[in-house]
Amino acid sequence: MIIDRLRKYAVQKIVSVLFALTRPISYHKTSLILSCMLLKLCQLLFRQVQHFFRGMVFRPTERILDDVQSARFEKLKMEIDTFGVSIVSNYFSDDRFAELVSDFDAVLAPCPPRPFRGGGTVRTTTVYEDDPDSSARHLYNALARDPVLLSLVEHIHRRKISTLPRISLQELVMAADKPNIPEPNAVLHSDRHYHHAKAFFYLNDLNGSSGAYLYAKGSNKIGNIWRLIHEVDIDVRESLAVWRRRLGLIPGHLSITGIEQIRPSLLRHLQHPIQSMDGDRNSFVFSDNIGFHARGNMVAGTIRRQVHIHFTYIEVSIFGELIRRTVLALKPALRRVVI
Ligand SMILES: O=C(O)CCC(=O)C(=O)O
Ligand SMILES: [Fe+2]
Repeated sequence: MIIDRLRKYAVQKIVSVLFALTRPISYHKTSLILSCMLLKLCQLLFRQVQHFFRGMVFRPTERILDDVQSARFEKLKMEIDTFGVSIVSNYFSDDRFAELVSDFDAVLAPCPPRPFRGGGTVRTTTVYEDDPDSSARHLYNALARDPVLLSLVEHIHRRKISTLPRISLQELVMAADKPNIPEPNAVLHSDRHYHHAKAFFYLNDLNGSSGAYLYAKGSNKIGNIWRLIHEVDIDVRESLAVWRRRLGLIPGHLSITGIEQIRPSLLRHLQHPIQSMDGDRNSFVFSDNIGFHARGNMVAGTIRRQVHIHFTYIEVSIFGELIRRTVLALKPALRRVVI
């Protein structure tokens, strides 16, 4: 009996460790001892050195870009390196964009609206490269295989993309009578302590009151003292928050809906201009999410229609990649779990 339980426990542990390896390493380790030993600074240093060396050996995949695309790519590279974010309006031709809108509507049509944490409702679904539905595949091919996007992602990560991303479609509706309750993604945050790309394609016109992406320009540069203080500070607070929860204590005053906020005094010292990436429909926002960002405020009655493309998964370790590929080869149906 005890042996059985032990065996079951061991199997569960092994599976969860293997599974964790297929995920990109998380931001906070949430171990108070390691946080106080400044583990975060070591991790940051390691990642910066890794990024530097990757930059030395990285050879981008050769993609055929026309003149417009080449000019776009050069401008995007420059802006991403300098500010961490960039937006291109009128990304596709009007006809192509109209097709993408009808694909988006067709793919979301069967998805029921669900309550959204920040108030209102959300309809959302995820599409992979081999989706059986033709609208989904058409939308996927236009966005996730876009050569400028993929080249830029390789530039941000300083490595080649070996697996194509998933894309998520999202329609957020802030009901007219719903209060705008704080929600984690609407709080300024960084996703990871290493450079990684995300892209947001706008299907409707978005601004600072209808949920346009918000980014603290220049916060992709992390080698300054205030940012390093912030990294240690937030790491310790995240670890403390775990203990607070365990002990049934109230969250710290800088905690909003379960995530730790950037200390306002440090944000002031950092002096990053916080910009709402306002854009008309058919705009593509590219972001290095090591920088501080958030979903912009959505006032009652506004709608946000976007496609999100995530590339964090590129940063799994070599073991993780091996496990992921083995799982996918043996059981393709498990892809939703391992990408
Ligand atoms: O929904 C948004 O605009 C931002 C979400 C976010 O924080 C993220 O995708 O990392
Ligand atoms: Fe985020």
